[in-house]
Amino acid sequence: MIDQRALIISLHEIKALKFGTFQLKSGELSKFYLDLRVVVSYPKILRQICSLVSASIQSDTNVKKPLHLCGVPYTALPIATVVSIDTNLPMLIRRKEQKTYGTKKLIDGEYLCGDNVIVIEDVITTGESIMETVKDLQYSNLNVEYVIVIVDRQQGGLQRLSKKGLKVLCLFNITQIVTILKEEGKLSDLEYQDVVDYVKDHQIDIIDYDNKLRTKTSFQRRAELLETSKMTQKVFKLMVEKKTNLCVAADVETAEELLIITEQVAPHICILKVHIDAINGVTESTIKQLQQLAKQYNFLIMEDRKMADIGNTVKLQYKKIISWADLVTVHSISGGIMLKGIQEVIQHESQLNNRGVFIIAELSCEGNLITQQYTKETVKIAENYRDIVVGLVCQTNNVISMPNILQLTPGVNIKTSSDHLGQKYQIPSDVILIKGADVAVVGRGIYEATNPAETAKMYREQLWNTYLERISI
Ligand code: 5BU
Repeated sequence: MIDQRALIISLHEIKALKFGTFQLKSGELSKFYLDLRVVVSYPKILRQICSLVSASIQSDTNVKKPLHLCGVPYTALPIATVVSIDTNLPMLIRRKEQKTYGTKKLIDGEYLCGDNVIVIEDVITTGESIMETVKDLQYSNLNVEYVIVIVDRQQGGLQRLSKKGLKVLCLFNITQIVTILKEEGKLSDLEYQDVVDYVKDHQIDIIDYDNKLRTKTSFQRRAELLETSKMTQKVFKLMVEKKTNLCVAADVETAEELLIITEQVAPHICILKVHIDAINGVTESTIKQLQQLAKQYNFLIMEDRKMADIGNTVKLQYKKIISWADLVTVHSISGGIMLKGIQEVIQHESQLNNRGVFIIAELSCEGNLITQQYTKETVKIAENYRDIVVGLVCQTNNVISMPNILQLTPGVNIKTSSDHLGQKYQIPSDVILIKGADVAVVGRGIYEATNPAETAKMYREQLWNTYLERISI
């Protein structure tokens, strides 16, 4: 049996647990610092920690097999290795940097689709680094239900992961640690109280934390994140370069009108959204001219087809769209497998791998049948197909937390709040600040205006300035 009290004292002695005032990576000052990296220099202590982790795995009869272990890089890697040898459970390693050559694998080690993984981490604060590892495992079709953490800083990370459906087991928490160290005379009453107060005053707001991560991060930074796909990067970069997050829906009746309105709004948009099947007289030449304008004015073309059939049909439909549209919209009604059809087309047309998908997670019209559960499942699909999914089309701020996914929100108009067919509108500043949109879609508000070019400029300025305000608050 491992003496847990003695283990805490040893961790304090080797300065894996430090008390005083420390600056964290975030710049914030903390009253304690946990540095379990030093444990590798003390094999006996490492041995004891690993025995506790192994025992907790072996005593849990609910853990599903086949099972692998995965340590969050880097501190938990040696711990996971020893536990793997102790328990005879194979290990997986998540690459922190995705390989740019060869197989581009995120996860090293042998596994089959649907295998289970226990994630091991040294310290939990917000749960962010655990989530990064969990997401990559899930993205590689692995199933994660359990997380084992050595020390919980008790700032809300554990609750955040639990909310995401993960079972988290912590060997120690900071209150237990400071209580034992105080009893042992290693901490003064004041030091003890400082830590207790610090923890109480530094709770992360779980819902806010997840949302802020996306809405508070600049497009520039979001483009640089490891998890951001090539096509999503391209969209972010274009927006930053051109200083616009306006998408115009050019729902006009004829090909001629389409080209006219496109030319008028082109300098102000990041995306031109069309329903090509609703426009009369569109020929190959129309598409060519549209593409020329896209190149000249640096915007992307989105076909808002909202595909919704079985995978095979969607694949056939998409083959007709991929040649000319950079982006396409799909419904998630047929489930994630349908996206595989699109993925296959994109992978096959490798010279066209500048292609991406937006999935509809919510609709703007009154009385639509999408439920909260449907929206949640749609987000999961987006996470599983991050290589091709650029964003989600949705109406509310709390749908997307991942900074590498874009929120596109239609239903924007400054003159009216609805139409007679159920469409609901919001004003530009609300759509960015309150609804959390990254890109806003404006249709009739612009193409029906007396001066579409001037109106597009005005929407663009309002939307972009509100975005700048959002990231600066
Ligand atoms: P409007 O003219 O600004 O109402 O045009 C909105 C566009 O966005 C139009 O092309 C719709 O098909 C599209 N849209 C939408 O309005 N609401 C939604 O929920 C989705 C798409 Br998804």
